[in-house]
Amino acid sequence: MKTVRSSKHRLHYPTGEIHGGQLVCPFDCPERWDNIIDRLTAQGYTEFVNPDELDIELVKQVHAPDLVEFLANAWDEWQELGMNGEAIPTSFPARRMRDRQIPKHIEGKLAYYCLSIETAITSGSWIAAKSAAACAVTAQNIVADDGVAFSLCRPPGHHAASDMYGAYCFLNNAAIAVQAFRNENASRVALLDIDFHHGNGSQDIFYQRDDVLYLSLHGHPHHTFPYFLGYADETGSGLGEGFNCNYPMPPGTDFETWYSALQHACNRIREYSPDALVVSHGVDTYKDDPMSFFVINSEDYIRCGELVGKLNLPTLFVMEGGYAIAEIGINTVNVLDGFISTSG
Ligand code: SP5
Ligand code: ZN
Repeated sequence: MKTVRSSKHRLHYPTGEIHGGQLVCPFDCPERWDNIIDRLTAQGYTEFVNPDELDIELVKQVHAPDLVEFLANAWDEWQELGMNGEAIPTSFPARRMRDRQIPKHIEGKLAYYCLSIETAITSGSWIAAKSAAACAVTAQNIVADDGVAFSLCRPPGHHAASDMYGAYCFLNNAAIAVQAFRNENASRVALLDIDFHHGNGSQDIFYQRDDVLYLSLHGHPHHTFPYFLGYADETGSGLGEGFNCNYPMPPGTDFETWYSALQHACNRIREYSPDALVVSHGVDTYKDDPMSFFVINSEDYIRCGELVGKLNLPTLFVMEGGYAIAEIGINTVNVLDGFISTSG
């Protein structure tokens, strides 16, 4: 199994994020990536591949061109105002305000395009974001030949919607890979999101489409980010009705309950009979993860991978979250190990 990764992820490392009312080091840090690389290497997954150049037209099939332009220019616009720190919004278009009006001032543009404030834009953020999307697309290409690939994306992607970024995500790497599958010869693609958080961006991008089945297992929005999306009654709209499937779960959810939801999701995928599967692979579900309120142990991730492998589909794993730094490598690679043991 090949891993596509880019060292350009290091160019995105903001100095801080607001957490608990304090400025702390960001949870999404380069060490996450390093630990996954180390564990892959230790487990014999040593085929590392550099990404090809990113096709920005493909990105624009998923994201609004004005978001892409904003992300490309935000740092320069911020710098031109003589700001000393990183680019972070301080206000948002709230209820009954003109939330489709795009301001001209960079602070207003940050407020318009950003969905949560922990995602600072720095000088290297755009290069890093493009490198992560490029990894996903290159890995998508590899799946055609190998049947499986792992895209070690950083920054992650599933919170990025067509016209919004945030929650550490700039471009929706998994959604871009799904679109790449569709552009080739896949008529239907399933996107299974096992990150602790609901993938609001992925859901939003595919909500009205029946060619992509989105399924997400996550902390209930009553109790965790993104708070305003991810309920079970969000089932898709228009052509997409019935092709969005949320499994919100409460604090204290253990592996058996989580696994039952995964079995249900896998059965839905079988019924849908897709030509390819993309997994938004986050391990912030782990019991000791600072974001998690699930009780999932490291060995449980092997069983998760085994079940996904039994679907016997061309499968692309795309890295999302996971903030228990010491265990992120083991947990991430356990899913891949389980998958390899039952697929094909
Ligand atoms: C990709 C991904 O996993 N993004 C998650 C971004 C979550 N941002 C909200 C951070 C709120 C942190 N609160 C932690 C509570 C710990 N009990
Ligand atoms: Zn997450």
